[in-house]
Amino acid sequence: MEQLAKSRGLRFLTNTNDLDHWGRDWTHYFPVNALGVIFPKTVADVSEILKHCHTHRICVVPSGGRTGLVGGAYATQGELILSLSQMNRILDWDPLGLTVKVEAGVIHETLQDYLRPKGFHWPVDLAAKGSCQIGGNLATNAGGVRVIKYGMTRRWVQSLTVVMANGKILELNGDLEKNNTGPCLRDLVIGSEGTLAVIAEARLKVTHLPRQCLTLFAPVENPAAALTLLQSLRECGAPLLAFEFIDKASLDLVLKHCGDPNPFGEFMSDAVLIDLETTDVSDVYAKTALDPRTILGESHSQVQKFWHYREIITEALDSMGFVYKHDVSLPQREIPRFLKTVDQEFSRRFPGATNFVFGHFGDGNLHLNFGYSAKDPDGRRLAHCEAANDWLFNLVHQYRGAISAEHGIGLLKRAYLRFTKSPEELAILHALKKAMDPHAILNPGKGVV
Ligand code: 2HG
Ligand code: ZN
Repeated sequence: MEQLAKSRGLRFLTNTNDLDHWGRDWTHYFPVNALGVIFPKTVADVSEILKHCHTHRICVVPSGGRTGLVGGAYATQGELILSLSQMNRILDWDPLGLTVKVEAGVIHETLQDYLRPKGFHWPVDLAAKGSCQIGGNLATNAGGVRVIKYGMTRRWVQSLTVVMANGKILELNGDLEKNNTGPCLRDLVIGSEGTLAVIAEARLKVTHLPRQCLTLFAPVENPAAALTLLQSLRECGAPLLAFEFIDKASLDLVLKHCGDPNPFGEFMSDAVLIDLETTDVSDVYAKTALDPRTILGESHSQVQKFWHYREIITEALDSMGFVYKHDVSLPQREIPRFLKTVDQEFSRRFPGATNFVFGHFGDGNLHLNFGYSAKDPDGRRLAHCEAANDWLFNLVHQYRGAISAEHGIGLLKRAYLRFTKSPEELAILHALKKAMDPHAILNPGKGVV
């Protein structure tokens, strides 16, 4: 590998500190074991590297901004880390077709900064936008806070340039909006967590920035009240851009983390953060049961502050002793009953822990974080949380939910796929993996395949 890197003028790192840095994502739970990190600069470099790895059976972890929360970007079995971070150019802007072509390593926020002055955005909005990369967003089919309005990432991709495990370069979809020539390989690669092919470039669809936006920060009594509010917003035709739930424990945690007073005064409760594409909320106030303590964001800085509270929850949780993360999806009407059932058993199963519940109620996605104030030096808490997964995922299954809504499977959820995918579905996916990566060199042990 060193020779290949040298011959193509590529950076190649093997020092332990570098491997420890590049070999992990935000999941924290796994030990790193990597062969090296290589930084291709072109699609042809990616192709040559994979050709070499395919021939010599070297396993590869395709790597983006490493902000994932399920260990999808971890190197744990001596793999080569293929960092796309130096492929970070915006290649083409098409104002007629409303698309932008990028290399996989472009940082999410850099793309938005490029599009904003033109009046457009790629309407995927993630808390990790400052560091996550487009290739990783696509490989995980990321979700985020605007799925309620725009849908998942997959919807906003026109075409991909991917490199297969054997080094072959494929152009998937050829920049067409309409292409009905059979099943779409592009859509299969999106969300496959680097297990089927490496995404090297993408042409993304963009849309106009919302013409206006008002933000409401509203206390709610409980999750059921949050959903009643959501229904009444939908019934009165409110143009929702985001509807985020933050429970009392999470709100309390972020306020302490930021050193800020409670915006609702003495009253600490669950809350929802709502973005509406409008300049007039009189109808919303007249037709929904908004709590009188609801705050209408008046200045840019106030709105930013409210969104900061929402977006910094992960970081605030990270500064606790130990936290175990869940990212589940449920039919929205089942959320209150599901959470009640979890609550009934939580303190018995997890003495000393708090269940921090927040997330994208607007699309049925909840983040449950089981947090302990003490650290987990011997891995006992991790083992305990893992042992409780069957209980939680059985409930998810019972309520016809999914064990991963937007974070993917990675290393963390792989043992629990059966709770969401049938054996028949898994068998088809395994056959596809075999066809696309016969020596199983791409991101081994991750994802569904
Ligand atoms: C979010 O919605 C992310 O902020 C992270 O998906 C969720 O930390 C989490 O559990
Ligand atoms: Zn989320």
